[in-house]
Amino acid sequence: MIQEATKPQVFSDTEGHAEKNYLNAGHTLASWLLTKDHKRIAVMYLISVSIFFLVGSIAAMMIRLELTSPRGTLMSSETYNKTFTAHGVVMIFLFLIVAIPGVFGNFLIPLMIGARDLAFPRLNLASLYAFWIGGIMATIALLSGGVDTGWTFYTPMSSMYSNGNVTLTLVGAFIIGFSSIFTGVNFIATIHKMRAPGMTWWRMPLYVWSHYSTSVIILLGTPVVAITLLLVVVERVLHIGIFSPELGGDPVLFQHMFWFYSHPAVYIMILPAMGVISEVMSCFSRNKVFGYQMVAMSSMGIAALGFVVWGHHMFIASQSMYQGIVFSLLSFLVAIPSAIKVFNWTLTMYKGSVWLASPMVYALGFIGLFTLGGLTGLYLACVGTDVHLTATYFVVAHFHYVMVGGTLLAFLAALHFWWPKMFGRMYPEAIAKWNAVVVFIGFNVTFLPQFVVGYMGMPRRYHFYYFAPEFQIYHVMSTLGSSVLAFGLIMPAFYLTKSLISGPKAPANPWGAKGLEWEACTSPPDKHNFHGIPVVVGDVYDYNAEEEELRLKGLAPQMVTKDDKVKFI
Ligand code: HEM
Ligand SMILES: [Cu+2]
Repeated sequence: MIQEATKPQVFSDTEGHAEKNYLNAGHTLASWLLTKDHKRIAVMYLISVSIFFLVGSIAAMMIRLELTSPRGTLMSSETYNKTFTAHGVVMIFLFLIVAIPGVFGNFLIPLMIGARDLAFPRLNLASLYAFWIGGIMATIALLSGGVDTGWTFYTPMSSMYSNGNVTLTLVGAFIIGFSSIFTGVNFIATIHKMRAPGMTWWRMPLYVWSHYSTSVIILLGTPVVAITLLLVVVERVLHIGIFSPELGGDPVLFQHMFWFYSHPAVYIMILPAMGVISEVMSCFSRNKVFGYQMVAMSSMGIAALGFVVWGHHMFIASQSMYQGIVFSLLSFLVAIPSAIKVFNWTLTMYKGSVWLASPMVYALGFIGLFTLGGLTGLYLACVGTDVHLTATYFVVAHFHYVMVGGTLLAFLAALHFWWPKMFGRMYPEAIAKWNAVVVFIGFNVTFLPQFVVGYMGMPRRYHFYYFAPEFQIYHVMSTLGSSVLAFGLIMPAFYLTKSLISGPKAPANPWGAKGLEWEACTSPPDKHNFHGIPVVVGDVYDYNAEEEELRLKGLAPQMVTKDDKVKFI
């Protein structure tokens, strides 16, 4: 991608490192809290989701510790229920759904399409505040007295029997729903209206495409779940019968309405992650993304199909056999666009020149783990096998492979890839790369045994298994693995924070990547993103072999160290 208007001005002196940038464009607290700059909002999202991730992880470690003994000796059943609910609610609503869109969507979409900001900067700030308000409400509810329904809030447990904190959590989730919707509307309007001259739809980076499809899901799905959760509140507070049989309601109706959103929501969590992987794969393979249009359209295909498969969560919930068969077949279809992506990323590496930098190591981990997560989904989508596997640890392993192996690894890939751009500093690359390996190993030791123990019959949401002490070895392995994983997840907090203080200054394009955010912006970007309006004249991902030759000979961009400045071609 080449742009005419900006290049000469931007790269005038310091190879694109900017001393004056969006980070130091104002120093007061108000200049952050009232900012309309998409980049500052992204940084505030980064801090927020990191804190929520820490809270969710502490709950996870408590769950893992409890499960090392078959008798569940550390906490009562009720406390255990509250612990896994806290873990689920925080991880799903306060981390996974928000993390990549809130941080990287906000930061990158305007930069990638050559815009000055998002279409509605104030709405963007409102979205952050809605997230904060909802998040704080939910956290208070989960910590003070807790909620024991699980993140799925199944009725009539949630509407009749569980304690009063359910209401506060649901209202919190409702408000977070608005945050999601604001972001979705903003991204769609921005992508339609704010693309720079020459940035046609087929020249948009796949990361932007992935957010486009995600935003469509958000707009169609989130209102449904928001109303559903509100109806539970109405039933609890006003005793109007909607979902509870005691009041004349239908509890299965809740499951339909909940999963109508929550299955598509898994694509809200994974599509932006897939977008990240497309960018990282192509940059570190020095190759075009294989089948660019197919990858873009498979995102749209996933978004559409995602809405017609929710019944696979309800094979054992009094669904008719015919309904089960239809939902099963439709669920199998989702595997097709997912597989297209995996094939195309793999082919992107073929005949490319693969550079195993830390973002790429995370991305490779993503491909392996997401594939396992997706394939095990097929076992669950098959009615016959699901009857045996549903509500066991097999399901727990399946969704952790897609959500941790997939979304979290992509989040880490994105964090390492765009960190120099966001903060203008380099981190210790060797440590980061080996840390990615530690995360990969820790993850597998944690979750692979769960497939086995789930297949053997370990139910999810139980804190004891004295009826089957042979499960213990798998649980102990899992807990051991989770400590390795925890180490691997804490490390980046240290070395990335340290890089802010003492890391070498990053040039505009330390990876030699393509795209407006690298080629037309300083690191960190200027408050106004671009000096002038970028004009896009070439296709996206125009990596070429010639340039790669130079890199191999040491003449093209390398990692910078303190005294060795990066060289540009
Ligand atoms: C290849 C595509 C996929 C298929 C065919 C698939 C299939 C399934 C099925 C059938 C279930 C229900 C299992 C049961 O309750 O017995 C399930 C559960 C789940 N899946 Fe997937 N899945 C896929 C991808 C994903 C992705 C991409 C994510 C998240 C990013 C995800 C997250 C989840 C979650 C969170 C649950 C558990 C929900 C709960 O708490 O009950 N899945 N999946
Ligand atoms: Cu589903």
